[in-house]
Amino acid sequence: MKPKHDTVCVIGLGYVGLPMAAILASRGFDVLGVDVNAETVALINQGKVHIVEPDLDILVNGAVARGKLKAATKPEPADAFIIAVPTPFVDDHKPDLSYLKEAAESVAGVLKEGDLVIIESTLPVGTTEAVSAWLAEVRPELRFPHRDGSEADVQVAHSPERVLPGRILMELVGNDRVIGGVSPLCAERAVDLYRRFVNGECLITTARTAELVKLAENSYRDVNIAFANELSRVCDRLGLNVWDVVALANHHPRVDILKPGPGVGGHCIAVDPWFIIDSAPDDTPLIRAARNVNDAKPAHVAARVLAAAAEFPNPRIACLGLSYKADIDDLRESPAIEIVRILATQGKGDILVVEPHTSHLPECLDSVERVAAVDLDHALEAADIVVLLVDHKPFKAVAPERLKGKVVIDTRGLWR
Ligand code: SAJ
Repeated sequence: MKPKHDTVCVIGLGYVGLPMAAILASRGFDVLGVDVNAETVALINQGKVHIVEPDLDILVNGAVARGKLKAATKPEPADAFIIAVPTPFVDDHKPDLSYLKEAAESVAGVLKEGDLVIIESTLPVGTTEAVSAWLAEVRPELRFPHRDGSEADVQVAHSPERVLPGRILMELVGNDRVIGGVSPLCAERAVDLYRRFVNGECLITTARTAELVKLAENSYRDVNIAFANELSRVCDRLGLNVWDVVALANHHPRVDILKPGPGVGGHCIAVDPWFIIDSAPDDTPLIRAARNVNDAKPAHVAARVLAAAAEFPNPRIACLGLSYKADIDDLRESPAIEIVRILATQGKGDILVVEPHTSHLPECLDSVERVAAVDLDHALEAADIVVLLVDHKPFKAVAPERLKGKVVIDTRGLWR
């Protein structure tokens, strides 16, 4: 008889785990959300959320009120465990699997025969099998699939999250899922669970293939953005408008150049390509070059702003936007922050930062005297130079007259 998986424990209540927990609860599962941060746990148990994502607050509030979603700092026995913890890199771009190992070890303690463990975090190739081995070390009396295949007592699979911040709830349900098992039975059990709330297709493969598929998706995007960013540097050098060049080239039926910008931010596209490079360093010159091109873009933008600022005795520079992309509050790896940081440490004058989605400056800018958080009207009124760093909706609405007489550096092509 197939196991039922009616109770689910979601480990990691961040941008992926919390929406996942709330959706499962709304579909009738009994869900325990687990996070190491006691404040996050307390907030969720009050029916509140700690991240900005459309409709998430309503979903969490309802699930908690109906008793379908609870949060705790430690896992409890359940039928299925979904792990969605960060897998960042350490200084030399090596994957840091310490949060994953900690999560796996905490789950291991409560596992029983028939359970299913799924990892949604992005993983270097081979990590799902490693998780199976970590679990086996803690529970030598149980059989695990990296060693016992279809005879295993606990099934282990990888189903990488593919959701876009700002559209997470919709995409969690609607997107196709790649589901890789350590054994075919593991994949089959994971598909049984996902089919209960996913409307997209569930595509079955091995854990190792699923791992590389996710890394390939984000590297593909990084390489293509790098091409656009390189083109924008060429245009700056030649005095051409990159937005015109891209728009006209994209009229070709087989060309689709992405958008240049101030750099690539977020916790995925700027990170995941390094996991491929780390597994095959001699075979990834293109992926590595793309990373370097995108990482160099903030310094290039800052150099343009500093050159413009040199023309003023005491320049007032408005920097519009800090998040890593439009209409979200997420500041992780944001190129906009790096640009403001360079302007603040290498330039002169005052820097007026406008970020409509956060009420205060991030720590790295907070203590810099020349940097102040202000509202959009104030910044536009006072500025000699306006640097558009994020294409947030309120910035799109700025009337062209308000920019008249100012030096405008529009890194997103919002006002072209
Ligand atoms: N960017 C550009 N030009 C573009 C597109 C994006 O400069 O044409 C920049 C953005 O401004 C941002 C960065 O790239 O700084 C990344 O933004 P994004 O919207 O491309 O991606 P993320 O990081 O928000 O989400 C990605 C998604 N992956 C893909 O689209 C292949 C998402 O589906 C993944 O779930 C997510 O990474 C993840 O968690 O891996």
